[in-house]
Amino acid sequence: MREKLRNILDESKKQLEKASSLQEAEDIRIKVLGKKGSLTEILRSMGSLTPDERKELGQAANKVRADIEKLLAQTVSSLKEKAKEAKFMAETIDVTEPGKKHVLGTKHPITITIEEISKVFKSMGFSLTEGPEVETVFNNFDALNAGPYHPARDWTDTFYINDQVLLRTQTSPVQVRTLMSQKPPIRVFAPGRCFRCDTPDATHSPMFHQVEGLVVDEGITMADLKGVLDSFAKQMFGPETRTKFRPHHFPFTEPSAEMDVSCFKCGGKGCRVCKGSGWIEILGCGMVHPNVLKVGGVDTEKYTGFAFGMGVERIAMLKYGIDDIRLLYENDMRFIEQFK
Ligand code: 2NM
Repeated sequence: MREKLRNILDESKKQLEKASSLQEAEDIRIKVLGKKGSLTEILRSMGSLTPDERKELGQAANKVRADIEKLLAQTVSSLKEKAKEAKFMAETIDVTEPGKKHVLGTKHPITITIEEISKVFKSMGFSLTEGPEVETVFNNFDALNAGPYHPARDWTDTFYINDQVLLRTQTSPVQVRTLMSQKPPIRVFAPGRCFRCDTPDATHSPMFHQVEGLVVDEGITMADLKGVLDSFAKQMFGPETRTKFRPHHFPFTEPSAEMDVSCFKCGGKGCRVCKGSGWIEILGCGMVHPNVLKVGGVDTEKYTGFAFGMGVERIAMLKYGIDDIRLLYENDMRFIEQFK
């Protein structure tokens, strides 16, 4: 029996030294000290001994038990320490590692073009104004002298929210708001998104951008309109740029015109960009119709005004040689990154 006790102690010591996890240490404890453990069995079998033998062996067995418990406690605490260290090591941050690179964004060509147009009009004393994209039918059509049966009002051409509210089809309702809230002299321009029910193709998009402008003051004439827009063309497309005005029709202006600029690519000789004509259509304009001024409460005996509007996509496409409007909305990085 003494021999057995000695073996149990030696064996336990050997196994605990090899134990590499808390679970293994616990398994060893159960195998030796558990209800069916090897040491427990020995203690149980001592019933057949004489009282003297029992006393002596009992003391020896208790000593072995105490030794094993002490060893177990040491093993458990050293395993716990090791586990903690391993956890710390795994959580270590290498502060010498290079940081993650963030790709620097670029401005969208539409943004660049709006900023360029804005810079020119600001330099001529115009103030930037903005208004809601969801507008009233009144501000978008009625106030702009569009008759009750004007084709642009058709639900196949305009996105209606209900019969009084729509997505603006142009930025002119911003000018209407300006006329109703400000007194002349007025010099504003309004860049922004517009919406029309169009099937997308190379030159159409149901969402697009416009910049419109409005000047109202005493003694404003067509000469002011031509001077301002000719100066805009020269600043936007180069100082050699020439302009010409062709008669046109808009419900909100009378007289109305479209302005062409001499082709900035070929200088007017005729090329692919201007389709051989030497001229490129850039914007619409005219003297603000008295009906529009009256809606804004402007005294039409005292004041006159001119207004203009241009498509931002069209200008961006001409300037950057983009042949399909849809490229502007796909956000393909290979396209977007070209505009830095
Ligand atoms: C255009 C062409 C001509 C225009 C008119 C007005 C307003 F509100 F003052 F009457 N704003 N914008 C206008 C005039 C817009 O776009 C092709």
